[in-house]
Amino acid sequence: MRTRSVTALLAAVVTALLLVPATPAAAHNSLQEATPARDARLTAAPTQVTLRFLQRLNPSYTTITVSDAGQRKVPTSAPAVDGATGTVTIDGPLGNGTYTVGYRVVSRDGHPVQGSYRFTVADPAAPAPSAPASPSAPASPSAPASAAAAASTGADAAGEPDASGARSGDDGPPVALLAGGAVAGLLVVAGIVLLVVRRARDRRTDH
Ligand SMILES: [Cu+2]
Repeated sequence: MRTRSVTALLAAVVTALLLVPATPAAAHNSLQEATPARDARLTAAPTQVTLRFLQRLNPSYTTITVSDAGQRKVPTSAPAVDGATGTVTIDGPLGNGTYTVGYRVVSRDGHPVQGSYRFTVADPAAPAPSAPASPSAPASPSAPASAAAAASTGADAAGEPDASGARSGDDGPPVALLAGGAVAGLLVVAGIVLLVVRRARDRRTDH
């Protein structure tokens, strides 16, 4: 009787473990629309960057940055969040040049999603950028690859390589890790079940 209830409890645990990996399969947050758009070439400098995502944003965990070609942060407001949309207002006028918009938001399941894309300001009436940086000089070695990945996927999979401790890609590894963890958990539970059942049997036969 005791064995049966313990077994039932463990069966419930196993079932729960089997169900847990299904949760991360829910879609991660991803960038749906951006203004300025990815790779846009603007003849007038934008004053805001607006990013619309798939899922609602948590204002506490929403970061939107604008950097110039020299990877210096352009001063902006904090992101104003409205549902799934985040907007930053750029403090000063942007000179001509290429800019990178970086973002980091959180998915419904709590996993961070980050990415980046570029746009170019080419105002025929504006002066040249004050500090021209060689566009071919890679300041961060793996940036081009992740930028390319971001460009091809809609950017939710591209991790900033320099983000401290962040996973480098968001979609693949965590699910694999979770699956691996679930399998390991199942093995442990299976071991416990065997142990408990065997012990109960021994008790019955010995005494
Ligand atoms: Cu997730």
